[in-house]
Amino acid sequence: MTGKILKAAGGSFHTETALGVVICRARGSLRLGSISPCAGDFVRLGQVGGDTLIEEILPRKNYLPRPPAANIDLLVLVVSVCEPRPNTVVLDTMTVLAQLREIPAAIAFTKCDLAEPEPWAGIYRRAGFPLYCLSRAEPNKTDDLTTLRSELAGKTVLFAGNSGAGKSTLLNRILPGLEQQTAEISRKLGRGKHTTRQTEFFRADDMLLGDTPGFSALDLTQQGVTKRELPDGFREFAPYFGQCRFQDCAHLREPDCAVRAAAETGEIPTERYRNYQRFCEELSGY
Ligand SMILES: Nc1nc2c(ncn2[C@@H]2O[C@H](COP(=O)(O)OP(=O)(O)OP(=O)(O)O)[C@@H](O)[C@H]2O)c(=O)[nH]1
Ligand SMILES: [Mg+2]
Ligand SMILES: [Zn+2]
Repeated sequence: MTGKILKAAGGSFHTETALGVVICRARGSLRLGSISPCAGDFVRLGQVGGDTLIEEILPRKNYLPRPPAANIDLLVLVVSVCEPRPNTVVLDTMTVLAQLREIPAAIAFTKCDLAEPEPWAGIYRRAGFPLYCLSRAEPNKTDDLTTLRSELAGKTVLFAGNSGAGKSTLLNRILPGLEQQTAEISRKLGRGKHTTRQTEFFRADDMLLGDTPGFSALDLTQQGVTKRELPDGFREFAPYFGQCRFQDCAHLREPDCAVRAAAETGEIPTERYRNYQRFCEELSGY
């Protein structure tokens, strides 16, 4: 029997199978192996002495280490336009990682009833991301919920973002009746309270939608990203590759660099190019 893991909780895996959701543990050898099962994994189950055990993790299409999830068709990066305000370094770290790991990413700006989504929406629209501006409190204001919902059909979708960004609120809007717990952000700290504690996929028809705990930013170095592959992490750089004077151009200070020139004219959003420079400095080696 095969199944798909909806939730991993303290060594127990809630696994969706043809017979419904079963809660099982992983075979000892799997727990010791280099990859352990996570939400989104397709697994093969077996019976051992009356217990159902995960025997094997089937090959992954892709994998995101934090929040741990596999086989993602769409990663929705949830960013609030205020409370807390967007941090493009954190956001771009995630977009780079998604791009390099071949996880299609979209951006959902929440709390557009409280503040304008600009300039951020403009930056990421120009960079080529599918973008959704959402207003929970005043549905008559900019609200792309219907468009977003229509993009989710048939997909395994993971919603990720800072604590307090509004991931659970958004899932509750998409799936009425879900009632994931949400919480006001802490006024004192200006950030969320880590209300959601676990990644969990919820099924609605042919969709699986995953709520996740608020992330702490991933570190590109720790994730094994190299300077050499970094330009590939910025989707809007691609049209300019091959137009630089040097074939091995790092798109930093080289003469006749087409990427830098495009950032200077604004064809490539300057803010994204600045984060590229910043990440380059942080990554060692070439
Ligand atoms: N005004 C307004 N408030 C929102 C919107 N979306 C979410 N909120 C509020 O933001 C706060 C945090 O929302 P949550 O959904 O709990 O945030 P989360 O991303 O799930 O946070 P964690 O589970 O801690 O990672 C709650 O008070 C929500 O009511 C929005 O579009 N407009
Ligand atoms: Mg939450
Ligand atoms: Zn260049």
